Amino acid sequence: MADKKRPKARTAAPRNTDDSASSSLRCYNIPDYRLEHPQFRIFMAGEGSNVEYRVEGDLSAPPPPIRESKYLSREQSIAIYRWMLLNRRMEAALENLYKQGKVVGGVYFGLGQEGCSCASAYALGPDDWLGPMIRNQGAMLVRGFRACDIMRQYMAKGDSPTWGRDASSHFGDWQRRNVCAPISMLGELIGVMAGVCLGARMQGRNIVGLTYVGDGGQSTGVTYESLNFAAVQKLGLVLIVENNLWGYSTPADMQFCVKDLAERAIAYGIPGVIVDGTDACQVYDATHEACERARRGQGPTLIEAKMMRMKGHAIHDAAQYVPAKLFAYWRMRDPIARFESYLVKEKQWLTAEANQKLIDEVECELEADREAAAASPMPDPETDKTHQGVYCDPSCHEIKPKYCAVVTKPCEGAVAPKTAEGAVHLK
Ligand SMILES: Cc1ncc(C[n+]2csc(CCOP(=O)(O)OP(=O)(O)O)c2C)c(N)n1
Ligand SMILES: [Mg+2]
Repeated sequence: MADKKRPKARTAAPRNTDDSASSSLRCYNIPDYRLEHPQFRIFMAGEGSNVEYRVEGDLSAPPPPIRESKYLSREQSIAIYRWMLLNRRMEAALENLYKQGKVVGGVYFGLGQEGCSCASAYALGPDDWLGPMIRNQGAMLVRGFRACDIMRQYMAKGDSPTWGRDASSHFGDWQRRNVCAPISMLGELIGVMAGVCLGARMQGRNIVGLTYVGDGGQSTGVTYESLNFAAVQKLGLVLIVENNLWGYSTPADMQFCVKDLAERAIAYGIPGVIVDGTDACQVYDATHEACERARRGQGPTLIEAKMMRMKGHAIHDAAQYVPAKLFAYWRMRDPIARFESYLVKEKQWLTAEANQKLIDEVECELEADREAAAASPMPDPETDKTHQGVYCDPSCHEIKPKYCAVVTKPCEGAVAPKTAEGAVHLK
């Protein structure tokens, strides 16, 4: 009988078909944990003003079941489900706040990606670090930010995490929650997180630096440089490639030629894994294993999470370029509805009443947070005076290593430079 839990090994075969070379053909395994393998392609058709994207393939398949986790307990599974609910409800509230004219700037959504954000962040330990992107607001909730923090930020309130100076999710917390503020979407965080891991390594610790990049962002130069550096240094980077099929209005099929983005891991010399990004259990298991590897000092892992961006790039984008059939297909694969059915019907870990109670509690918490955020004051010149400092000097606050004192040890076999040489050079 086939073992349901065992990942299917898929072989990325080199394209060389010359038989004489077969003895030197190398094979690489990319474990693929998905329980279905969607077969369709998105392409451009039509001419002039009638150009549109069309989808071709089998879109009639029923949604796959949730793969049972090798690690998650009942309590942990319910906790992740709760975070996913909060993530979604918060974004729905943000959309309403935007429509009421209360949000300054745009709003970004992770609709359809909640399982990926929440289950991955849930795999982190207290010493680990998170580098979220704009669609990973669920990960920020898991890491300890409250929904009212995020809502205040979008409304540029005076008591928001950046005191009203930035109006989207560009904020972090390097003191308590170990969260790096997002920079650009296009791979810049990867180098920063590699640096965080390197810093911890210099203090004698192997920690995890979990971050994300999109299917679009994955092709940038900085992604390549940063991941290569992390691989060479065996840093604890865990990179989740969120393949949500779109980079702005460009479909994934028009962005790269590899079949699966996880294959790119081969070129970095690190493990690559494919998961169904709408299945919280698969995301958790793959991230957990990658984190364990990172903590053992074995280096980075690339996890490709396949899913669908269920809204436009941001609130201003109605995503009319997306074929309606594609939305319908992925709506059937909703990460929350499927996880709910898994917990209630399949595992029977939640009764219908307990599930409703949990949903009501999330609703209640969110409503209280929304009210508190809406009632928060806008920044004013008087209070803003306390946040004027952009640069600080040593008298401002003590900067000390987070984990312990920096430990340096000479590389084995390295020849120490002549002291005189160094001194002369430094002069
Ligand atoms: C350096 C830089 N260039 C351009 C942008 C604008 N930009 C933001 S998101 C994005 C596309 C991202 O697509 P993808 O990586 O697939 O992520 P997704 O939005 O699908 O999550 C672009 C071009 C940016 N944020 N930073
Ligand atoms: Mg994308």
